[in-house]
Amino acid sequence: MSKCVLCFYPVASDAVMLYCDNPKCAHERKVDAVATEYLGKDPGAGGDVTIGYSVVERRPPGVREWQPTNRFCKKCGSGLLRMCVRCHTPLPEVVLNSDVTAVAFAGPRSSGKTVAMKVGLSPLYNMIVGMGGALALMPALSTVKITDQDLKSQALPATERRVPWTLVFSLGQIAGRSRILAIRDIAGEDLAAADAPGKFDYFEYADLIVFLFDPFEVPQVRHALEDILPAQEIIGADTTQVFTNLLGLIGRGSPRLAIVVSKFDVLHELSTVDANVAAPFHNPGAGYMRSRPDGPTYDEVLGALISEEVRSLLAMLDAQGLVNLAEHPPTVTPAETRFFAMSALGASTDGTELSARGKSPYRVVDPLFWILATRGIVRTIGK
Ligand SMILES: Nc1nc2c(ncn2[C@@H]2O[C@H](COP(=O)(O)OP(=O)(O)OP(=O)(O)O)[C@@H](O)[C@H]2O)c(=O)[nH]1
Ligand SMILES: [Mg+2]
Ligand SMILES: [Zn+2]
Ligand SMILES: [Zn+2]
Repeated sequence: MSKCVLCFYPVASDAVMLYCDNPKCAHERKVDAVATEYLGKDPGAGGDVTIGYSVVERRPPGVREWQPTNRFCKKCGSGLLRMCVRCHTPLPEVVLNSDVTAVAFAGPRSSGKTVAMKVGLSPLYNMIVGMGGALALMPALSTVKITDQDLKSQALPATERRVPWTLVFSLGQIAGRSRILAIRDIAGEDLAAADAPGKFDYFEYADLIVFLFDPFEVPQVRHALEDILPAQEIIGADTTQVFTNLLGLIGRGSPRLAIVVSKFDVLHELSTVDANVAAPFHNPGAGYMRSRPDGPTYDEVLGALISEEVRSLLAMLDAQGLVNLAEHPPTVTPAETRFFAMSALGASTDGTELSARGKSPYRVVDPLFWILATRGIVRTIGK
């Protein structure tokens, strides 16, 4: 299905917005309050997006086959282009003709969203290229540029508030269709308050929401690891509250939910200590203790096993409330909820340099491969 890459609204067949993009068009240009707000700005405060001639057409009731009748600008005669009826982002042909997979990262402040997103790109790239495809950032549609240096640096600034990052990738032609992957990353602070200013309703139409749970915020874990881990800032995030706010933003949507225990390396360290909370990590046969094989596959059986294990793990980490909310949210019907574990950095650091031990990232692409498997982009095995 084609979707807007910014607000994830499906390209509807019953309402179409068309606009003139001729810079010389004599039609009056006005502030486009909708587009301005979507880009995180207050209309009238500078940096406004403007719009010239535009028209919205709706399918007449009872009519099945239907084409918009306005094709040319009333003022200058230029061919009209499509834009999203919901957020007024342009919908170029490449988006209109592609199957768009929409992924939204979520989670409290400092839970590891940005690092996970960045680190996950490299195995994703290898997978797509290994399949004979090409993963290419679509700069005109993305709001950030990723450099190699970004991928290497771990001392990341917190994500900018109000304007969730958007990264849009072309995956090329896969299984007979042109594919696009759109990923958005929000500042944890914007999810901490239910009424944070900004437009975050893209969660409603996301295909997958990746929600990160930071085990380091669990007091028993921190306590058990006090002597062996470098000191990390404690945020004191209320994960359940953040998740509840997220449910409000999902509204009537039904995305898949990946609930991820992030910074799993922190928990791995527990296998070296003798504490109650460490018991599950003394079992080397557990699904989540195995590393994932390379390759364009998603192992359904192992995925389900890890989901069960992480579900029990969360209960042990005093997060049964989150498990219940994720599996049976009061207001939302998720397409499916699955639990994951990942480590983007592969080892604990003090946040200023790469881990000297150089462990590799662990299962950081699992949630992405899960959603891509549902689209036939990644092969499902073990079923
Ligand atoms: N040990 C360990 N630390 C991690 C891992 N991933 C992220 N971190 C650390 O957690 C901190 C926060 O990571 P970010 O990715 O910036 O967190 P965020 O969720 O994007 O935070 P906001 O943008 O503020 O919402 C950084 O200091 C990272 O070094 C991991 O896999 N293991
Ligand atoms: Mg961030
Ligand atoms: Zn849109
Ligand atoms: Zn015009």
